[in-house]
Amino acid sequence: MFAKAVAVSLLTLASASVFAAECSVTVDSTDQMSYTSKEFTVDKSCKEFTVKLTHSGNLPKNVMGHNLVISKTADMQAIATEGMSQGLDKDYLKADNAAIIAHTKMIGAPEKETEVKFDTSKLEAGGDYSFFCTFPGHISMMKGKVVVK
Ligand SMILES: [Cu+2]
Repeated sequence: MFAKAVAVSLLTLASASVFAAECSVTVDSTDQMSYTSKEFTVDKSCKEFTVKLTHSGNLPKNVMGHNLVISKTADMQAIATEGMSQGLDKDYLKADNAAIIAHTKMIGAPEKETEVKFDTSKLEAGGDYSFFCTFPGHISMMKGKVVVK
């Protein structure tokens, strides 16, 4: 029992040091068509950055699916509009659009989480970037700011 507790705390320490520079963020999404974050920061001192998307709701992907896409704010509406015609089996995303900087897959209950890792060299410090969901209609509520420093 004691040995197990030590192993667990060592693991916790190890993961804490990996994320010391905060090279990751977790954004939750809900059955209320929302993300729980309005903004997150990507620190360019991280070579790679991981965005973890969780879905805390009970509705399936075809009803309340969510993904998380990052692009320049100027490109987001066009990406979402183009995605709408791609259908659920393509996660409502034309994934080869070069304007997409990073994207997760689309998830819904019973799936709980997904993540995407991307190279921070794709982002310019001080640039105007956003994250959003491309499920049809969701971008009106499901969007936020990506601050790059
Ligand atoms: Cu959504």
